[in-house]
Amino acid sequence: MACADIEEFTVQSVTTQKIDDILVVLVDNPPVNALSWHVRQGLKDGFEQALADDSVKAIVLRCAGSTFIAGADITEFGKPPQGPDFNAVLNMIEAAHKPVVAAIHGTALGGGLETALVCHYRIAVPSARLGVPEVKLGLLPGAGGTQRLPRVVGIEAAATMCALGEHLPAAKAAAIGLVDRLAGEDSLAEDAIAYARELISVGPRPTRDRPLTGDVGVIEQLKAANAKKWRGFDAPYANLACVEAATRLPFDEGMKFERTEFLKLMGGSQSAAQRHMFFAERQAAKIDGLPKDLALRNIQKVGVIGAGTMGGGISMNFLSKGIPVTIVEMVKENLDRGVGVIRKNYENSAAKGRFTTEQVEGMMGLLTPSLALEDLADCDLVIEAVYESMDVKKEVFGKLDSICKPGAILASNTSYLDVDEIADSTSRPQDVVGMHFFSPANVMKLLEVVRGAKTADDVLATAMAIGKKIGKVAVVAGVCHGFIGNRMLSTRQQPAMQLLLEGATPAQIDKVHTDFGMPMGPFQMSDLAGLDIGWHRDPSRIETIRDALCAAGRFGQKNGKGFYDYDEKRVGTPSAEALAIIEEFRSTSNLPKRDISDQEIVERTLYPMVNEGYKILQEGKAQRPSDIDVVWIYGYGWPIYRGGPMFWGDLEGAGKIVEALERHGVAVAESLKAKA
Ligand code: 3H9
Repeated sequence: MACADIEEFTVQSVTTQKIDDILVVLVDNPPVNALSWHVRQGLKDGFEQALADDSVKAIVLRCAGSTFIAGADITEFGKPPQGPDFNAVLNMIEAAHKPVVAAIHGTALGGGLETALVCHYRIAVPSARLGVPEVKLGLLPGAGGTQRLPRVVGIEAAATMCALGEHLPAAKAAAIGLVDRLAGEDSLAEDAIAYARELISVGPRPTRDRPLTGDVGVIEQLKAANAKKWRGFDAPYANLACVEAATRLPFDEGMKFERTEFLKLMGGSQSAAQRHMFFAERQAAKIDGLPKDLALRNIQKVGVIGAGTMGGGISMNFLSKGIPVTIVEMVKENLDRGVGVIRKNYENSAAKGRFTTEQVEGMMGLLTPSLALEDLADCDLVIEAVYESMDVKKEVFGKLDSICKPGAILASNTSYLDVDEIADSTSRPQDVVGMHFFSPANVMKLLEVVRGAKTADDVLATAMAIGKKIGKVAVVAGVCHGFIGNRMLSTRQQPAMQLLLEGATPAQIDKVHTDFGMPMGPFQMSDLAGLDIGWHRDPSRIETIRDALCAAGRFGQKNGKGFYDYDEKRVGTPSAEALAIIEEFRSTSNLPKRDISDQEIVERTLYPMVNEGYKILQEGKAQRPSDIDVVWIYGYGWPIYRGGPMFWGDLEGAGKIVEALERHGVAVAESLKAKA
């Protein structure tokens, strides 16, 4: 980069303004004031100017736009370093011989909070949020965050903040000493200058010199409390190791320890995967070929058809965001039960402190139970969540066509069926779209928005936008059997079943998947869903292992026995009876029983998913590989530290995957072959 370019950037991204004896250093690097190399350069220049000018008695660091510095520039990671070293800039600010005040609005995150931590004092507006979310990117605050934070907020709060990565509201930050003063919501600039002026007589307060307080025992407590959540992750443990180091090493030694741990994480595949997902999630919201400013349809009132588990969960998403819902069932008893479950779910959350009783009543007050589809006439969006049968869906959509107002969006929650066929049962296929929620629908973050051949652009964009509004990560999928997620799932389930016939056990196959980081394996998932789903209900007709298990009354978790036996807490253990049933069925298949390696299980159950992902892309049923990763991470619990099946497939290597798939007789996607 030529010198002139550097100057141009620094002029744009960091400016200074002298107000009497205070120098304000202003960062302006939209959208989030990330610490790109030119911002670091601008900070260096700005502080050098402030330190050299004797008429400047104190310094305020503030940001333009909607936020304080939201962190290092993640797009620079993995690229050759450019501009001044971040730690050197921070050390210079901390060593300033005049007081430095960070004036915080929006978010001060990661490297942004680390910058605020080298400032001697912090003032924030009440709406600001502060945190070190690096752990969510598979990293740790590697610019002194793990060493300075404990010196400001104590070991307990610092360990918790680093390991969990949560953002603290300003008031909470003030309560633990992270924020020294709260500013007026609209007067940060003036309040910060006034505060800096007060501090001239107090002088600087370098964080590195502050004494460390608190109990290091919190570190083991955090590990114990989060053992399940952190299974497989490196970063939470590295964060805690650094905070622990801060408690026993002098500051500079602690910094070295932090650096080593940071570089280990930065060079590893987990952080690469988690950073990939940060951008993948944001990318998923973008619809190729549609203008960003496309006018959306106005969604004020939502209708949901079906008050079962799915319909109830879907309704809760909207109620929780203050959007009124009319929920329709055919039978009063089912309607009452469904509404009762919604209330119970909210009351359970209230008991855990997530809502107040008034909020629960407020949300329930937005719910209108009904037994008549006609009551959906004034809804702007109707989501059908009835029995998964094309005939039933067509009948429902036919009725909706005659009931709903013009312009209403008619959505199906189908998980497999042809949305185009459903749309053609109406006179307005342009208003029909798939909105496939994942169970439990009020919890799971994924929403597949299925674009039919005739779905209007504004209908698709509105469905994506409403998904975001209710807190989902929405992904566009094309019409095909099972869309993105379930289509890939079937390529895992089918060979898993075949492996049983060849001699593997459900526990062995599931363990390969849970060791990989999945929340459950193929058979645990089948037991959860219910083995009798789609069963022909004729115990004398035994064509598959599932038929054999169902014929023996083993329906899965719901009746305490499936591939596994379950106790009253639904904890599963390998079942001798199920194994005997599988063995009996297996013996009729004439396949020789053999030892199956864990590697073969990976090759036959995980590689086909990658392959199917390539086929989905080839057919244009997903917009981009990272969308597929989003589907698997937010819909099925694929471990985020492996970055989704497509990212993981790249790490494994296309050549290795193609070779294994061909060896196992699987038809390989042309685009995957081309990559090998
Ligand atoms: C770090 O600091 C390491 C240090 O310890 C240093 C060690 C040496 N960089 O989310 P949004 C983009 S690690 C680059 O939609 P919101 C984002 O991709 C960092 N780009 O907005 C998007 O681009 P596009 C620690 C970034 O209002 C646009 O900005 N910090 C960064 O919903 C808008 O983002 C974090 O982990 C970045 N750091 O939420 C904070 N951040 O429009 C990460 C955002 O092209 N950021 N972009 O899609 C966030 O959590 C949210 O972006 C934030 C705003 C809450 C700030």
